[in-house]
Amino acid sequence: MDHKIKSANEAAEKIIEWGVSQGLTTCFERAEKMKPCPIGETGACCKVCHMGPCRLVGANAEEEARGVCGANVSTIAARNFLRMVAAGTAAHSDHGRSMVLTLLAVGEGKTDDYSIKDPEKLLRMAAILEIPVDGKEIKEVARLVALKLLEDFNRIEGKLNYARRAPQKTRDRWKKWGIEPRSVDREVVEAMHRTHMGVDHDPDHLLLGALKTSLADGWAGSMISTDVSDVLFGTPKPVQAQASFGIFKEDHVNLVVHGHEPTLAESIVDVVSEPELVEYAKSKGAKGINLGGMCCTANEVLMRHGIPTSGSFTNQEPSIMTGLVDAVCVDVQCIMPAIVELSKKFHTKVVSTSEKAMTKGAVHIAFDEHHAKESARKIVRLAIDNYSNRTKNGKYVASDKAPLIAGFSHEYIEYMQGGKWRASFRPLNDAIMAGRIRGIVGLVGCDNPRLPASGYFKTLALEFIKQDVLVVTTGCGAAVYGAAGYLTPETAREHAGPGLQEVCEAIGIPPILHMGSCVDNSRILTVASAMAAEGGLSDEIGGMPAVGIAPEWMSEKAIAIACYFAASGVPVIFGGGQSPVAASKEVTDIMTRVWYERFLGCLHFEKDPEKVISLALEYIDKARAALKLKKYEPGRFGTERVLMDMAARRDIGKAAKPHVGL
Ligand code: SF4
Ligand code: MSK
Repeated sequence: MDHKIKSANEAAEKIIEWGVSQGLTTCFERAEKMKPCPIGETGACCKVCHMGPCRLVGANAEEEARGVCGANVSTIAARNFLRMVAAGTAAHSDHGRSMVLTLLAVGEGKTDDYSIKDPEKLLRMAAILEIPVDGKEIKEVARLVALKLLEDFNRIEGKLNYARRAPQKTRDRWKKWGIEPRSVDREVVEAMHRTHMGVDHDPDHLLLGALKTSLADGWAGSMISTDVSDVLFGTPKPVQAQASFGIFKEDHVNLVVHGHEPTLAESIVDVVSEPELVEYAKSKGAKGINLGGMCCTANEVLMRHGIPTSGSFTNQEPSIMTGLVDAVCVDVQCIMPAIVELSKKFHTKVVSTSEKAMTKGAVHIAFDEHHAKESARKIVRLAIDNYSNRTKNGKYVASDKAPLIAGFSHEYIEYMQGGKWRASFRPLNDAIMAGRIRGIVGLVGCDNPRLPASGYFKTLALEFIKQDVLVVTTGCGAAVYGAAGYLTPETAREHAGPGLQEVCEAIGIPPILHMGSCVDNSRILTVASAMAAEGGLSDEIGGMPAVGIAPEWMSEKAIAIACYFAASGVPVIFGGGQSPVAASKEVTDIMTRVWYERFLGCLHFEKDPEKVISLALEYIDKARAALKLKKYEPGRFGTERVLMDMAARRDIGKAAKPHVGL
């Protein structure tokens, strides 16, 4: 891969280079200038008390170096790691709690701006939570479900309600190793306590604490967030949309929703086509209002409504540099403070909306879920009012966009394998057992300006699908694949191995399935649980031919996700830069070898993308062998692939679809 490029997204690269010619800086130039601290980067710096910061360096640091209190490198690295998990868990789970409070407001009749869009899913949740529903109004069910879900955030003793969704054997492992979480708040608070100066010093014990805390994220905070969002806004099913900077329209008001929680973005989707607002936009000389998304808020409204996305985390500054964005409306997480300064060089207004998240220089319009549409209309009007301030300043290419298909929820993946009456995971399990699909890889998480951003994502996906590995994606990875044009059924024909290609063509799906935002990684957990229940593969999540990869991760949320997958039984590989625990061989050994022995899941940090691929395939093939499945043989299924001209491609459309197991 060419390390001189800043972004492997060609459109982004053009905009970034234009910015450099204009004297503008983005995260890419800042990443070049701001080298990571080599001590903190490896986990060897402790700043949890004011006798420090203590930096444990030197030739024999692992054996000999000690902080002022006597802490060694392993304690410090494990403690830093647990703090990352606690922060990531807090972020996802605070998002999840907001969703539950919105559901409660609907149930209690305190807002008319939201309703129950998927009552069937609400009833399924009530059944999981063992809430009797007979004779109850749907709003009352919503109220009872919301109150029950809140217990998973603040229970003092006991276990997560939602943990019962995991296979029994997976839960038995949690029990055996003492990592069954009680609730989100209890685990996050305990993690902060354990990592305070002078408390928990045993690296293995600290790392079990990391797994326990992360499980509260995966099986409560994030999973609840996904489910409640589906109930309130609709469970996704495939939708067509577009991605990359060309989604902006020169003759429309362009409003972008950026951040994570879907509540406000959904209200903006609701109001943006109201005749009064459209007329107002026209009165200002625009042809209409064009709504787009960025980062995970984009994924939320893309999955449910086909709202286009301008892309991933590293696309936020280039989006503003198109000169076409009239307003960016932000809530929480992954919003670079730099966009406020940058927006001043253009006409763009940055609007903050959360009482938790302010940036100096942004316009603040407080969002209140009890009067959601009122806030949404204010924001749309602000964008319209700003349209006339547009200048010619900016770098925009209208053709920079790609078509995509998103919307692969757990429910739809089940439905697509048999329709309404015979929906199941049997065909997917059968395809894996037969070796048509070698295994499944989740390619998820952030993109990173310290790498050729989005480049590792692209390289890995193409290699995996070529080797008949089905790819599922969420978060910024999904936006990367959307902008690259990979989220289409044609990608199977052009790049997938013959077995995977057959399966994708039989159903008409892409070989890379967009499953949603960062919190929607929980959809992958429930799919894996359903596959275990279906039979024929492993009877727990551990032991499945499946691997999770975050090739370009950067956020603490990503670390929390890695841990809940590892604790649930999935080998996880993080790519990109340095391991945050590289300073301690002991900690690295616990996360890789020891966790795998206990949970069949683990966490590797591996910089070299070639090694990421070979390690992932090794885990997949090892799981296949342990399950006594047919050995994967490349090219065993399908016909030999030939390069096709346009006429041949047209003929494919006319040909009968092959009948295969999925
Ligand atoms: Fe240094 Fe120990 Fe304080 Fe950490 S807790 S800063 S290692 S004295
Ligand atoms: S937005 S956490 S950069 S995936 Fe969810 Fe993207 Fe990573 Fe934020």
